[in-house]
Amino acid sequence: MAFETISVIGLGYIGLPTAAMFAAHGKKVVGVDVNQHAVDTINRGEIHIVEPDLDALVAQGVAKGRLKAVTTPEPADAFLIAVPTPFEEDESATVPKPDLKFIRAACTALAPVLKKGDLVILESTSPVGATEKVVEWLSEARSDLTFPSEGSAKMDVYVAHCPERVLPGHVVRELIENDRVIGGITPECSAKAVELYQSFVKGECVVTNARTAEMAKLTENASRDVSIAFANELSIICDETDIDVWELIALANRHPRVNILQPGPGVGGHCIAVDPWFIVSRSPASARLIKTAREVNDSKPAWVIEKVKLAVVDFLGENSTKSISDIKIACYGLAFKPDIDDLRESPALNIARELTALYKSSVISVEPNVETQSVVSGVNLVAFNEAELANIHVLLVDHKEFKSMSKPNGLIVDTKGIWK
Ligand code: SAJ
Repeated sequence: MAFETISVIGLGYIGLPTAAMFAAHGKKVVGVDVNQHAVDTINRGEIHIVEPDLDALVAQGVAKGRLKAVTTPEPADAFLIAVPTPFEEDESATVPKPDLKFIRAACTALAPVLKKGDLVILESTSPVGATEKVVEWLSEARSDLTFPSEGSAKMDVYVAHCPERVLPGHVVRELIENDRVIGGITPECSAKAVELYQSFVKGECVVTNARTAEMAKLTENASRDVSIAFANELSIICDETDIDVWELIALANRHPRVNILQPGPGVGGHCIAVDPWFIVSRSPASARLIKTAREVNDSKPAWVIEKVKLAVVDFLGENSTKSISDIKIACYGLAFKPDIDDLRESPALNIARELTALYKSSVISVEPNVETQSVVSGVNLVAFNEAELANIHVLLVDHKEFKSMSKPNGLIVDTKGIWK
């Protein structure tokens, strides 16, 4: 069966590009989101998120009448669920647990319009077992339909997990080029999902089962987290032993079988600092390395703040007539990684905020990708040239603007090793 109408539930960083991509490849796409503002924006042919090349794709889809957004699901041949999987709100939890409430709400919303032959795909990053939960929730809502179960070939609706794996900033290209991992509840479900994705994916659609597909996505991000934690741990060891960690890593990486990632102020964003906990919360006794890596990366911002405090002590020691109110500390970069404007879960922003709370107006921040102070609270955002006069320079993000400037005068805390 050709999938003529596709419904994408959740029009965020993954759902909207996916919806627009299907529309660009000739499908009729109905995007669904509970956010009326997002729905109205998309229906005007505009976008409510920042992602290169997405604006043109959405504008074109809407103009051609292939893409529309609504707040309540309508009948379709395939439904893709691309909603967030946040942590449960439990302040006392030592290991954060995934909360599937948005996936469940998506199932409840789409169940009434499901019909025989439809395909439901879970794209949200999910803990192992979530796709089976989708089957459970859909069958509770639609006892008139038969849902897939392992080992049975009898089903009215097909269900699969196909995790999103695209890099923010490169989503439009990676959606087409990346391989897809496709885990159906049964092989028939996988085959249907492959057929759907092949309408635009040029990478390989690799088939497995739902649980393995869930774990594959978590494994990719946990692997990166562990590698970054290794680099962050090395950076602390090197600081104690007076070794340049960046030179050390470059030397070690000349070995044909060594590939260490780069240290920094900590790990940010909404994926790598989150997904490993989905493994740890399910297997707390066994996921020891993955948990430790999370802790190592989460503790790096506090270490950076300690380095700045030591720099302040050094400066005051060398300038005995001065007090803290005479010092200027400049923080360079607030985003969670280079050359983007995304401030969410950013260790750089947290460090700048904590330093500002500690040293008040002595701390200034520069972020070339953020134009106005109004979008960021808790820091004193200033123009680039004001930072040059600071006494202590704290490099937090390796934005291109900072890489191309010469090393500033004064004491330096460089978390990315760009000012040599
Ligand atoms: N970072 C370092 N050192 C490095 C590399 C990254 O400290 O050597 C830091 C970054 O500064 C940032 C954080 O790690 O704070 C995460 O950045 P990232 O570029 O590694 O990843 P994300 O979060 O933008 O996107 C990841 C990607 N996953 C992998 O590369 C395995 C992407 O493909 C996923 O689709 C995305 O997570 C997701 O949605 O899960």
